[in-house]
Amino acid sequence: MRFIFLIYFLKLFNEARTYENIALNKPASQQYTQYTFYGTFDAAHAVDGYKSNLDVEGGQCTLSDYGRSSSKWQVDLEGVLSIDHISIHYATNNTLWDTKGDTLSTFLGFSLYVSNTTTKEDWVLCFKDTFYTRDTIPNPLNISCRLSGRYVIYYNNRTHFPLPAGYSYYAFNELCEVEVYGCLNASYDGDNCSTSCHQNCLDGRCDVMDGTCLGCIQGYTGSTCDTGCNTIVIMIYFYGKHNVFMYMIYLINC
Ligand SMILES: [Ca+2]
Repeated sequence: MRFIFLIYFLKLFNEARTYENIALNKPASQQYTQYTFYGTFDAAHAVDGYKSNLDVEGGQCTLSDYGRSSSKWQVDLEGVLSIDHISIHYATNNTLWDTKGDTLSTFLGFSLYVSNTTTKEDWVLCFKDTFYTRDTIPNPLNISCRLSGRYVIYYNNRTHFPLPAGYSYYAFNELCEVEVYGCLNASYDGDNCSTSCHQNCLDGRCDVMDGTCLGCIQGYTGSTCDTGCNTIVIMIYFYGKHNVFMYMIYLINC
């Protein structure tokens, strides 16, 4: 009887750790969208929720232009949100991934970034492929990316030659769906993202799993920013002929 109870408890625990696809139908854009008579390859196809047809010309995928040395695709989560992992469904042209079709070579070497702005200097790297080959890269690919940010950026380039074996000569996005799993609000997975980050977390941001703040507002410290810093106030007075000036200096020791 005790054994049966344990199984039931674990099932409940696993169900609690579910996240929403917070990129679904959010605004997306990309560098160098390709336009051909085959159809549209708009960036929005990578967050439209459709991934049943992985032919890049099937209307469910995005494709960047031919002949470029870099490719960038991004989705705007419309707020700083906590991310747990990202799932990428790459175009296969509906051939078996294991048959090593042409699209596979454009996937290699890609990077994923998270950022609060669209400025490249602010991008925070969460994954860079330096080790996958045509024989080893999976599709779909699930990547742990426990960061907070507003923008998720998929980036690749072909600027450093000679390229590793198996890499395409040009950089492409061939993305059928990018799913970003996390919490919709400034919360974490205490119970299906229902537990709010501590009010002293900087910008309301905390780790998606354990609620650890990703920074503290001024005057607080600790993993959940609930410990006040030691503050020393120094007041300096200057006496003039008709006025008294006072300067206050705050020394905060965290
Ligand atoms: Ca899609």
